[in-house]
Amino acid sequence: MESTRSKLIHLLQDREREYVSGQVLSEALNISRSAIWKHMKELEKDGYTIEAAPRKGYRIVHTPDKLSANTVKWGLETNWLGQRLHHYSSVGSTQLHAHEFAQQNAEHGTVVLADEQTRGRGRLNRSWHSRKGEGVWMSMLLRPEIEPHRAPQMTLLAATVLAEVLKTHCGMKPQIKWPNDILSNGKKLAGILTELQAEHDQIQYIVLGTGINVNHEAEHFPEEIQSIATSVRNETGQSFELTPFIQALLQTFEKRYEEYMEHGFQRIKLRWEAFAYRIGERVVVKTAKREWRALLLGIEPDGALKVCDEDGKEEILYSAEIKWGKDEDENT
Ligand code: BT5
Repeated sequence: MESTRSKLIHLLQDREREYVSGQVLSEALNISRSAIWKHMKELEKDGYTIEAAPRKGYRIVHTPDKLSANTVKWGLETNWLGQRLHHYSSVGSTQLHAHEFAQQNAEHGTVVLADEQTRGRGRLNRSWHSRKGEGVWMSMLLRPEIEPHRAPQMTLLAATVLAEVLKTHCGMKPQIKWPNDILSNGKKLAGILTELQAEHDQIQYIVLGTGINVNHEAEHFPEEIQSIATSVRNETGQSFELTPFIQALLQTFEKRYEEYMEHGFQRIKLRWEAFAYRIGERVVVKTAKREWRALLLGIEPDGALKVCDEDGKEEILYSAEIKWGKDEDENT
């Protein structure tokens, strides 16, 4: 259900900067005029600038760039994704918060966002640099009714959504490096972390984390990743407001997720392939047993990576380390 505060924002925004009287607001929301005044003070804390004029009422003169649950939810055109949204200015990791919410039975589609993560994490206990206010550090709680072995498809689905939004919203030409990196000009722009809780062949929930570098300047990255990391701003020369960017991500994700639930992985596969990095090229593949030179052929109908060795023998990989080349960080 829409909170009183977001209803209030709707009412004010509907009038396009005209004043709305306290009386009208109080009748529409069925709360007292002093309660309206208290909500206005709260909105100001969220970064809104509100003008109050005697006998005229209130109007919004500035909507904040600053992230907050309200600014993201206002104008968010989704049915379920992000309608429950928790925003923090600083957390260790949004993944941990999302797991806690999941264990308290939070709903499918709950989203956790933070301005900054002090212990952002990647796969295999790697760390994820999450500088304050410059990127999207977000975890989504999903409760898909699919078998656990299909969970990796969620990573590929998320990757296509990120690529699609970076293309349409920011005018970029991103590429997806299997399984979870989004690249621009060979450098890492975003990463995805899919964590699964399953029991008895059933998924209890998935926490899907996305980290996207948006407004970083090159020197904002820690030295050890400066040569491999990039941001939307670095690539396009333009800064992007985080709120509309996050809204576009949530809206596109919801749409693609529903498509996936209804029609399966095939459409995602096609979209994924359209953004794929280095398909048709040679890489080195390393599994627990061996390491060999292989040609990247594409992905399978279920999302696994298809490669062939130098004798043309095909292999399907569900998890493997890919060594992409000597001028890149093998960890990415
Ligand atoms: C990933 O791991 O790429 C998954 C990153 C997921 C981050 C999100 S943010 C919201 C949510 N909350 C979390 O705590 N995590 C998720 P992996 O493929 O393991 O890549 C990690 C490697 O990327 C590191 O070892 C660095 O080399 C590099 N790296 C770290 N921070 C980076 C950044 N901001 N931009 C580009 N590369 C980075």
